[in-house]
Amino acid sequence: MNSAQRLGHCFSMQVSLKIIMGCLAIIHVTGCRTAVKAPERHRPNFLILIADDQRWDQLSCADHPLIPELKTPNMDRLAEHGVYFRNAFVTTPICAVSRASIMTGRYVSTHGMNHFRTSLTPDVLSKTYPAILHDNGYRTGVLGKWGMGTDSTEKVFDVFNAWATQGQYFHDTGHGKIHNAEWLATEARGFLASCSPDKPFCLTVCYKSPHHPYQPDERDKDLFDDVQIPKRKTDTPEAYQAIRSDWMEKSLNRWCYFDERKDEATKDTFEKNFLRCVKSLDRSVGKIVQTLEDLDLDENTVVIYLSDNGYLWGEHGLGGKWLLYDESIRVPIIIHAPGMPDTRRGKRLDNLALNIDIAPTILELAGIPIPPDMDGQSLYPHVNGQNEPPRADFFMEHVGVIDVETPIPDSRGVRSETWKYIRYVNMSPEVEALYHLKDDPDESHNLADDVNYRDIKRQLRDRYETYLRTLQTRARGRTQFMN
Ligand SMILES: [Ca+2]
Repeated sequence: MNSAQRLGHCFSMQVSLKIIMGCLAIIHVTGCRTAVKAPERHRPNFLILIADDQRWDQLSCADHPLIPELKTPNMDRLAEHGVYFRNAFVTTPICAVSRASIMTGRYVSTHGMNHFRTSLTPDVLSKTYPAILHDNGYRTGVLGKWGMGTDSTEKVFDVFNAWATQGQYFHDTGHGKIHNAEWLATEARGFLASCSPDKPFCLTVCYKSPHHPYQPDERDKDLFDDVQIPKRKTDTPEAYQAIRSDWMEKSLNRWCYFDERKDEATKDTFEKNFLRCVKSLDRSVGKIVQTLEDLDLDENTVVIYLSDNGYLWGEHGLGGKWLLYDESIRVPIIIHAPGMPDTRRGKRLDNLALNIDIAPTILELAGIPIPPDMDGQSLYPHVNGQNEPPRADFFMEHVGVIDVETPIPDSRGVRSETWKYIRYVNMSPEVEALYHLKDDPDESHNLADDVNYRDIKRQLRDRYETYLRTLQTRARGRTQFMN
């Protein structure tokens, strides 16, 4: 466990400094956490399913589904047989960068890839979970929207049927066009059917759905026709004005907001096609899981389902992702591990779970030591019901994409279960936001200038600086820190 993680275990915004110091003292004594031993059995296979832009509330097993009419029985079934992390987040809410964090177990500051225009370096790629599994005798494959460059991928993947660009929703098979979600299910079956029983595998499937341009499968194009989707609670001029930033007015988030809401018909089509793509995605998930059962692979295959980021559906007068509001960073994470106790199946867990936790979780389940340069923590103790202390907070960041006509405000922040602190770092002067998430889950009341919360803000600022320094130190000499 690295220093940021150690501090993360102990920090709580509501405890006194004395308790914090006591906690740090305990950490000093106990040192690094010993890796939990994976269950004694054959090495498990892995199937990782990554949605593109699916929010945490766009599946029907969510605590508060976005609309009740959206049914995702296949995602729900995974949650029913595995565990569902209801407080799951990405550390950088943008497609390829978050996927790089999923693959590497690192914050963007330390994996060094902050945009589609950059790639994972061969060195960083060689330390991703597929590379490490490959080095340990796994057959590895990746399908779909990869987005992290193609240099040296042949050294990591036995099957690389993926691309570095956004890709298309429809694939020409020579016998007509099929939807990307369906194509991925077919390609996944091909990979799984060609695996040998003597060699474990790891297959990562990267969906296009439900990302822009929101083109659903023909079978789903009439879904929700009669549904009235209500406007989001914080989609109001007052909520937008509360941000108090001229900078936001020219942002890509504001541009997306208006582009997706030119008129009622545009808004209706955008929202319904988005959800129709989720339905296409759910069908594909069901088909791939069914393939595991058909091939008798389900008994020894870990299935992990997650999304790479969320999406603002007009909340705060904004669209798109990139910002650090919960609508943008909160995602579903479901883990189904064959070796987990039956008493854990169907559990809904409250601990903070992150995209950077996926790689260490996979390695722990495979019985492979977790490299010290991974920033995330294995979620397996939570899956398995072991008494693992939950993480107290995490760092969030999206910086470095401002040299465009509609820039994305650079922001970093810290989120705990109770508090969120955001700093917009390329505004002059820098703008701060502070939200009490327990009292204000919609992030409507910025308390940054409220004198009653001065101490809390100071603690969060300190925490922010600690994370920043730690990540800068860890990045030094390895990758270029994202200023
Ligand atoms: Ca995405």
